[in-house]
Amino acid sequence: MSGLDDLAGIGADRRRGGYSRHVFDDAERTLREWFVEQAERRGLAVETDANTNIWAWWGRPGPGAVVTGSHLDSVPGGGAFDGPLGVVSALEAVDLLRERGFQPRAPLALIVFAEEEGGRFGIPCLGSRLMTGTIHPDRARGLRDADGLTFAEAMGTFGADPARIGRDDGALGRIGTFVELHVEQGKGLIDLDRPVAVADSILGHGRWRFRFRGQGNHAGATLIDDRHDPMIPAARLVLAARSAAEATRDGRATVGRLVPTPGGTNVIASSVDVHLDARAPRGARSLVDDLTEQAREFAWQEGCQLDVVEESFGDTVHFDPTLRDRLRGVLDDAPILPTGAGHDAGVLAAETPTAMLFVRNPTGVSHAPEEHATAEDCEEGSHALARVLAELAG
Ligand code: HGY
Ligand code: MN
Ligand code: MN
Ligand code: MN
Repeated sequence: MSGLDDLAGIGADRRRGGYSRHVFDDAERTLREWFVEQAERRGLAVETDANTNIWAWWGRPGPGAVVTGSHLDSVPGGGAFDGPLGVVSALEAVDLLRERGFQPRAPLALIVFAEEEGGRFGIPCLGSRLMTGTIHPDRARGLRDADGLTFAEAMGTFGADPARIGRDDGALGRIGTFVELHVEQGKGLIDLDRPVAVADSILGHGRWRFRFRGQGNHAGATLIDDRHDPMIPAARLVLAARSAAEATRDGRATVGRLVPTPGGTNVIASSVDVHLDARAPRGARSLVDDLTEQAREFAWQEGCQLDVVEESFGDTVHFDPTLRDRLRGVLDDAPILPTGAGHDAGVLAAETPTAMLFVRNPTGVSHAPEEHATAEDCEEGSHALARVLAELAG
């Protein structure tokens, strides 16, 4: 997969392993520039929309377009395929269609969405949520990264105007069908022994931040009875999250980020942020409501306070079954698979007929350096995407 080879090493994270590419950072800007160069080399007309998503048009932009793409940003220490495989496969599908002399009857566009992982500003699918108006522009402008820079300020350094962000009816009015190809983030295709699947649904998921506030103090001079240590309720919440997920059918709860302040080894923290990712078939709110009650009790028992912020939320998305089955028909009866991973396709599905293709990941691991797809299966994916685009835009 030559395109992925071009990206190898860009944003490699020497400390954490894997890749760290976050919206507007040097690595992500380099990837954006690479995509624009690749698109222009193919004679596609490139434009960056008000929400900093990049579009590349084959033919005149217009309504009823068949749009395909994914994202280039990553989680911290992420794999090489999550996001980029969908973008590279879209470029390769254009090449395959042109080799066959295909001429789209509908406008056809490639798209790269901004900040899909929420790795810098904490809200996943920020670019597609802004486009569809599922996050208020003021809220987005005020989101802060780990250095305290707001999204508005970061947009400014990127040369984009934060005053222009928000629901983009012009862009949405052009999309007739959206298809996202993505590396599978699980073992479904391993078990089915197939290279490509069509997505059935995306598990409902959300993100919450639990901030436990106590009393910072000296690790040696403070007796245990005199402590209000926020790390204690935080640790109990981490364990309670696992138990809550186990008690919920097909529930999942993860604390991948636990941030004590000030963060000294010989310092009792004054506050601890517990970042919870929770997912369940009927949305994660009921799972989290129960957890929040427990967290309040944990805080009270340690003489701490608790603030809870819900950072983003979505119920289970079921993809359009007619479109799903039409694509299965084009792809030799490819299997359908649910996914526990969120995607921009899950956001757009509320606005327009949307589908996803998955490419086998022989490790079943994602959001980690071990994430993988073989060159053969990547090829299968590009060919499958080309067939789907020909079916939809032909
Ligand atoms: O978090 C997710 O499921 C996606 O990778 N953004
Ligand atoms: Mn991801
Ligand atoms: Mn992804
Ligand atoms: Mn995505």
